[in-house]
Amino acid sequence: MATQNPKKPPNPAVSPPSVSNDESVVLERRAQRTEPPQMFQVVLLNDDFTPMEFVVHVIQEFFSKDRETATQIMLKIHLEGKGICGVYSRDVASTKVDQVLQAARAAGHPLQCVSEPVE
Ligand code: TYC
Repeated sequence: MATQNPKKPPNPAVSPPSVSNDESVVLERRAQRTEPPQMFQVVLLNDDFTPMEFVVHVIQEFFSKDRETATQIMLKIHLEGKGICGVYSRDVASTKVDQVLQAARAAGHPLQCVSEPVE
C-alpha cells in the first residue's frame, strides 16, 4: 500500500507572540498557504491472460474514456507493462481500484490495478 510522506505543518496564520518594549503583545500576520491535496494515479498492470477487449471496456467504464483513448491506454499497458488510467483524490482513486478489481474477479480475469501517489 502507498505510504504517506510526513510533511511539515503549514505556516501558521500568525507568528508566535513576541513581546515589544512597551510590553504589548505583537502578532505578525502571515500569508496563509494551503497545500493542494495529494493526488493519486490509478495504474493498470499488464498480464498475459486478461483479454484486451475486457481492459478496453474497464478503462471506458471506470475511467470515462472514449473507445479510442481506452484502446490507446490498453495498448500502452500491453507494450510497456503498465499505464495510468486517471488521477484522483485518495478516496476516489481507492474506489476506482476496488471497482476494477471487483469487475475483473467477477469476470474471472487476473487484471491488477493499483493507486500510487503522484510526485
Ligand atoms: N496482455 C494482455 C493480452 O495480451 C492484454 C492486457 C492489456 C492485459 C492490459 C492487462 O492491463 C492489461 N491479452
